[in-house]
Amino acid sequence: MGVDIIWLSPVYDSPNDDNGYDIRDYQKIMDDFGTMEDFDRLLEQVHSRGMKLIMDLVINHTSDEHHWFQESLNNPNSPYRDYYLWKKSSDGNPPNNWTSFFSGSAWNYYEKRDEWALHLFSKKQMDLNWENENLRADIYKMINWWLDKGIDGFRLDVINYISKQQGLPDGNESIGKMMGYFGIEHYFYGPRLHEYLREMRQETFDNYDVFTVGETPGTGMEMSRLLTSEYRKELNMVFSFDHLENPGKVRFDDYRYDLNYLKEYLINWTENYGNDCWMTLFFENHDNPRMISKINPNPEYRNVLGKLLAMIQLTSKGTPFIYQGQELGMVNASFDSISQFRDVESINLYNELLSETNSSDALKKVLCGSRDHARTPVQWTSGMNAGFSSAEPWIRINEDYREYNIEDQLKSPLSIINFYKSLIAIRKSNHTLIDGDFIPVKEKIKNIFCYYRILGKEKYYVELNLSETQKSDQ
Ligand code: TEU
Repeated sequence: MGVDIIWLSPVYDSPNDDNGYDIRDYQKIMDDFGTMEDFDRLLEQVHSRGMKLIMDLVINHTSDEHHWFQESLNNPNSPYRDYYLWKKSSDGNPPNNWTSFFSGSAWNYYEKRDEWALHLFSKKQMDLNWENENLRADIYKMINWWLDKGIDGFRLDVINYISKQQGLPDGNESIGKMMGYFGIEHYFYGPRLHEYLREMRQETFDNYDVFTVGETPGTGMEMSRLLTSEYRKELNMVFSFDHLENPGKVRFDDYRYDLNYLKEYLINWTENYGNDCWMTLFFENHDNPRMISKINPNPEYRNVLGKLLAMIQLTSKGTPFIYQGQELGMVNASFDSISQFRDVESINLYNELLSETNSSDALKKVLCGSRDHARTPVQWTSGMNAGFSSAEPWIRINEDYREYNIEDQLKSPLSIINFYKSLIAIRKSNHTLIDGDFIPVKEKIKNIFCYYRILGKEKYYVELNLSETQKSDQ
C-alpha cells in the first residue's frame, strides 16, 4: 500500500469484554494473538521494512480482572486500594446519575467494600483514579517499558476522560438527555487533564523519539488546539470526531450523511486549527460504521464514493489514518439477527431498547450505528472465510468478499485499492500534498469541493463532486 505506520488496536492480555479495551495485564499479549515473542518478532519485522508500529494505550480504565482492581477490592491494606474511583452511597442507589457509554448506570456495587466503583464503559472496565500519584507513576512505568522495547508511539484511548471533577457530582439533566449520556460534562475535559498530559509526556514520551495521537471524543477544535499546540507539550495530534456525523445527528440515527458538511468542517479546521497544531485525517475506525454506507448505501455509488473519500483524505492537510477495509471500499455488514453481533455496546443497547420497543425496531436502531460493521474480518481473497482463517471466524464475514477482496482488487487497475496506492505514492513522492498550503476555492458552491495545495512553485488542484449527478463547468 505504501503505508508507513501500523496502529494496532489493543493486543494485551484481556478477558475481551470490549475487544481488548479491557486490559488485564499491560505487559502480556492476549493468548488469541500469540506471545510476547510473537510481538517482538512483529516489531522487528515492521522496523526491518522501514515502517513504524504504534500501540493502543488504554489508561482511563482497566479490566476488573486486572490485579490492581482485584487488590483494590479484596485487600484493605493494599497499596492499590485507591487506584480506582470508589464511592459510598447511603440510600442503596448509585452515588451519582452518571451513565455508562454501554447502557445503564456507570456504577457497580461491591459488597466486599460496601462501595460503588465507577465504569464509564462496560461493567468490566473500571475507571482508574488519576488523582492517585502512585497510580500515575505505575502507568508511566508501564509506558516506558513499552517504549524501551522500541515501539514508535501510542494512540491514547479516551485520554480526555482521565480527569474527573472532584466529588463526582451529578450530571446535568438537560445535557444528559441531549447527549444520551449523563455526567459527561464532569470528565470529557476535566480540571486536571492538561496537567496529567504534561506530566505523562515529561515522564515518558519526551525521553524517546515517538509520537502520540489522543482519542478525544467531544473536544472540538478549540480544546483540541489546547491539547496539541506544540508549545504546550501535551499531545502531538488528536482524533476529534465531529465530522463523522452531520450536526444534530448521532451514530445510531438513520439518515444520509451530507458531504457538504465534511467540506465545511475540513475548510474550518485547515484554516483555523493553527499553525502549531497538526490535524488527523480519518473517516473510519473500529468504533464507527463504514463511511460509504453513511453517505449512500446504494451499491451504484460504492466504488466512486470509496475513491472520493480516498482523494479527500490523501490530498487534504494532515496525517491520514486509513482504517482496514477502507482501501477496499468496505460497506456495512448485513447482520439480520442480534445473535450475529459481538460488540458489548450493540448488545447492551439492543437489550435496553427492548424495554421501549419491539425487537425489529431495536435491531434497526442497532444496525444504524453498530461498531461491528467495521469489525468483520479482513477480506484477503475470494476463498473460504475470505482467506482470513481456516477456522470459523469470531464474527461473520461480510458477504461481499467474493467481489471485494484484496487479492482480486490488486489485479484490477481501476480498483479502489490501486487508487489508494497511487495516491499514497504521489503523496510520498513530493512534499506539496503534505506540507503545502490548503487553499479552498468555490467554497460557496453546494456539492462542489475544490482546493489547491501549494508549496513554492508546485501546485495541485483538486476538484470533487459531492453529489449523485454529473456536474458541468461552474
Ligand atoms: O472509544 C471511545 C468511545 O467509545 C467513544 O465512541 C465514546 O463512547 C463516544 O464518543 C462518546 O460520545 C474507545 C475505543 O476506541 C473503544 O473501542 C472502546 O470501547 C472505548 O474507548 C473504551 O475503551
